[in-house]
Amino acid sequence: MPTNKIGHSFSPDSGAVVGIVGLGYVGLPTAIGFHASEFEVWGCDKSLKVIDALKSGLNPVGDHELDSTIPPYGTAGWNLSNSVEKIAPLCDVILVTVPTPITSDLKPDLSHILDAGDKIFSSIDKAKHTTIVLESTVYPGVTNQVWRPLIQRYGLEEGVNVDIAYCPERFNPGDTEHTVRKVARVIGCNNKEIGEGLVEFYKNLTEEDVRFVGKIEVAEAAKVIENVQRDINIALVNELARILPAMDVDVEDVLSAAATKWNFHRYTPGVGVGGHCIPVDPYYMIQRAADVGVPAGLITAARAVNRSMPSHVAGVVTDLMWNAGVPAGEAKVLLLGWSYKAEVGDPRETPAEPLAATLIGKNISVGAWDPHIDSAMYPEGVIPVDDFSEAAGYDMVILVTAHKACLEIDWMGLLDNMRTPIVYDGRRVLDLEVLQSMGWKTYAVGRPANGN
Ligand code: SAJ
Repeated sequence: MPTNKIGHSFSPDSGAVVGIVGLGYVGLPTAIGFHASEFEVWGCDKSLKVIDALKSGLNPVGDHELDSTIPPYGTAGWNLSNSVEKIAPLCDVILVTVPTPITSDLKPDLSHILDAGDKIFSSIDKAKHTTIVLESTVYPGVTNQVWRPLIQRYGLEEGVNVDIAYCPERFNPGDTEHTVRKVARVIGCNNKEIGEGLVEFYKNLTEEDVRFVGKIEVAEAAKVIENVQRDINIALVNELARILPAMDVDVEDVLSAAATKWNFHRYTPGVGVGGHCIPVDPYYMIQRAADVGVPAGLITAARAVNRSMPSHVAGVVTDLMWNAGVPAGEAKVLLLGWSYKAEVGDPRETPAEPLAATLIGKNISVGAWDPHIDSAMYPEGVIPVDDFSEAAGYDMVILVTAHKACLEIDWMGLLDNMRTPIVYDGRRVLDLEVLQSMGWKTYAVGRPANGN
């Protein structure tokens, strides 16, 4: 069994103590998973609200799959703190699962990684030869670029009294199939022996494949291009959703026909691409490509296509309402769903936001109903609809998020309350023929307007 310099074999029975810095969507299930594998765990989050919730046995993140898995506070091996400096010297391995968002000018925001690193490297116990693993999504080079100066500043020496590694999180909110315990992992490390020790370590967490892939940059690049590829694939179907209707062809008919080919990868056009992964990670790659002076034209173009979808849809639905005789300045639109993805309550980068802003900018009143989103999370100008039965007088309903609850509303009841019975399927998941038979005028992204 590979071990680190002080013989800790990264296994529970070696007494290895595991710290997790950042207890969000990724860090919390990771901490719970390693605790369930009988490691001594220190969970750390700078938010006292998060720590207090966990000490009360409550789930502070929106993924309700975790609700029943949080160990009662006081359980052996389950420790919590909001101080990195307190837990770092106690740990043999520290996993960093902090946010890596983008700034308002679409640049990578590495401040959380820097802050966590500074607190860790300034307080670890040099005698423990701690291994620090970054899990947050970054572009190739960040782990070394951001953390190596800190290692020097605090008189540490990589490979002598500290090691760093990268193991990208592959966490998928709302996905009960690919949880942290059932997802393949890759590990990059500048020290092969430690990298292989971490393979054994992460095998305590997940039952899927875990492999050492070489230097840190390999693992960093693997993760970010996984999401870049997804963004580009979605951009292709979104671009086709604008081209094909102009030829009087429904994009979904074409994609379904193409998907009969053995290696065609099926994606679905929509009102836009949200979340904290797919619309964010490509900007990391774009930044890194610019740093090394190589153009990332395709990645940049795909982002532009996906970012343009909300305003494209806003223009289409506005024309539909004017053509239906809805008086300008009086139009009312109801958004079904606000979250970026079905079955999760997460508004980060949701296309609903630019869609609503564009409609409001056209003097259209916008209401929103999403059972997974707290009304306080809506931006200024959007009217929360809490009780769906009171949704009345609207000229259009736009399906923005394919929550099961949105698909299963009382469509007949809503139809009776509409001023103009128009529905626009922004996710291509509704049965438009059934709705049309009820009396709805039906439209959808990527479908010719004369589809009625
Ligand atoms: N979307 C489309 N069309 C598609 C697929 C997605 O418009 O065909 C939109 C969604 O509506 C959403 C956005 O793209 O607004 C992102 O959707 P997603 O299904 O990619 O979900 P995410 O953002 O939660 O992505 C995560 C990622 N997981 C990790 O980074 C660990 C991603 O790598 C996964 O592939 C993805 O989940 C998944 O497979 O569901």
